[in-house]
Amino acid sequence: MKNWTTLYSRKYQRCIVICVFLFGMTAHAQTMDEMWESRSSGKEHANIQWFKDAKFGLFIHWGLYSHLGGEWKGKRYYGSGEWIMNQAKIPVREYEATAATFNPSRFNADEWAQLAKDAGIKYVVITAKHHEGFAMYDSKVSTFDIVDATPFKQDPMKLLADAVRKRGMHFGFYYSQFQDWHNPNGGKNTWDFDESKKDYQKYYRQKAIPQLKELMSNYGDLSIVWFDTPGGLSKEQTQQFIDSLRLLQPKSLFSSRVGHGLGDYRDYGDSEMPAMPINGAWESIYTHNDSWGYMKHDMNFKTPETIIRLLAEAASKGGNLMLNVGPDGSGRIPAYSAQFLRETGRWLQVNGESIYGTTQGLIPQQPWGVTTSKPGKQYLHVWTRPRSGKLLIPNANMQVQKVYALADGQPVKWHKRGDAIWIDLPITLSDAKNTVFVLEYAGEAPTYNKNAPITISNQFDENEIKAAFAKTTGNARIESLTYSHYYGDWKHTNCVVGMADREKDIIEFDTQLMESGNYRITLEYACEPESANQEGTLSINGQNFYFRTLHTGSFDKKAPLLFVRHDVATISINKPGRYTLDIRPLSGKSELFKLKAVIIKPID
Ligand code: FHN
Repeated sequence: MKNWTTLYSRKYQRCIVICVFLFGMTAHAQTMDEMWESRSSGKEHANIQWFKDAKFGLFIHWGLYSHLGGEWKGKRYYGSGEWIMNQAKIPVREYEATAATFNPSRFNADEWAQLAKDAGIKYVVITAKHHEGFAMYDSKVSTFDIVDATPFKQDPMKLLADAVRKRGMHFGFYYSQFQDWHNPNGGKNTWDFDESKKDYQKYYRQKAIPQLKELMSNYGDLSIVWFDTPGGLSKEQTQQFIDSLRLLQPKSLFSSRVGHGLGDYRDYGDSEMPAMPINGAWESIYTHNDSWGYMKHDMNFKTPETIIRLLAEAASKGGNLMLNVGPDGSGRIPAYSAQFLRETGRWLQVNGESIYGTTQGLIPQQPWGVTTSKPGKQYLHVWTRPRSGKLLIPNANMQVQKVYALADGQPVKWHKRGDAIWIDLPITLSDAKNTVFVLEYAGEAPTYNKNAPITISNQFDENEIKAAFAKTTGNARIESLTYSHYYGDWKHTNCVVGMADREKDIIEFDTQLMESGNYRITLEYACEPESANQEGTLSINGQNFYFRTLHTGSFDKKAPLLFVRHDVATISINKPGRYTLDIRPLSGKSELFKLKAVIIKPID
């Protein structure tokens, strides 16, 4: 079947008529597949550099769900607030009726944009239409929108786009291109509509594409179009979908959640941070509390320290952090979000040079923190001061010229011993959240050694060895586990899984112990009922330690993945050096556990 779609360039000077067969057609432009696969070999989107340099974005989830705030008919729901219609199985007619009292009179585009600016944000992405199907802009495709269906009667998207751009930040829209619980042919409303009778192609033709056309024609240059939860299209159809939309906004970056491995940059899962540095353009996205949409009773807001360290960690691995806020039904951004974003901005005013425009750090994460890079510089993001005040940079094959505090330029003493650099830190760190020191070096930049041993030192209260650094054999493997505590509040953690066979499924951690002494070993893991009470061994320096796994709960969509920190041994090591710590199952019945980390704490 041929489906002609007429797309107008937003200047209305050119009518671009393209033939969009949603049933497979060979695209003429370079396909997104080639762009996506080749992105790390330099053939990235022509506009990608601003994104790579930006490092810090603001995600805004604001919709009709914000008006409900996680409550329905007197009941509080937990999880992600924007999913309340789905979680409470609210019939479309009842949900529609809530729009009559949705009047965000406190909304002030300039206030929101100024907050983003003050926070050091470089790009803002807001939900134009989430899964609920409600358009937060003046849509001519559907009257289920903020202008036609509410007493507010204004288009907040236009106001916000102008306010954000006026302050020199990039602006983009989030659009849920497949899930639409209001539309009989949209994805995932199984309580009002029979999923088996849905015509997704019809949904794309009649709602998703026309609305995306409106958004991409009427709101100026969109720096990003952030697609989400793809479905209903084959890879080839998705390619056509992208190619046709790109004609309207050729400079816009499409997120990878357009689907099928396509998109101009990679979005990780919700609250997911890659374990290692990643090439190419990518973004980690986190909620500020535990919900994307506003939840009256979700007060679990991440502190400025957590935000700043998340940002530094993403940058240290070569990527961006987009942090989310969920404004309420009156148009206000939660007070803690505003307060903590401003505090983050104050930190960036002093230390932004160590974040914006940087590339991945050249030193793997250390017990004291992470590093980011600029030519001839390593920025040392020191989160935890070693007790002695002497900061170790291992395997530092650099011709160090000078080291100084970024905040005030105060030089600090350093000396080289072997291929390590030792830095004498001031008695107190100027900013407990993250104090940045700059190490300037001459000559070649050292290569990142992903096989460098993991530093263990008694200078820190604890040394965390993350599962992702395990060398695995047999069926043991590292997986990013997806789980939620309540409903839709997705989280991700890298774990070693699949260890059952005592001979084959072994994991090893290559460590560099800096000081002899007594240490306590703790295993952090999740353990399902069938794995509980199984024996495992932990060996280091020829000493074997036995443990038996504790039951932490079943891991499935209905029950959260819960972890335990299980103290399993006290060990004594009489000389510093390189040690392999290995863990293996003994019982061999089923998977030993899902190991998240090994924590080593000095006792002396
Ligand atoms: O289902 C959505 C969810 O509501 C939220 O918008 C997140 C943001 O990344 N995306 C989907 C879940 O991954």
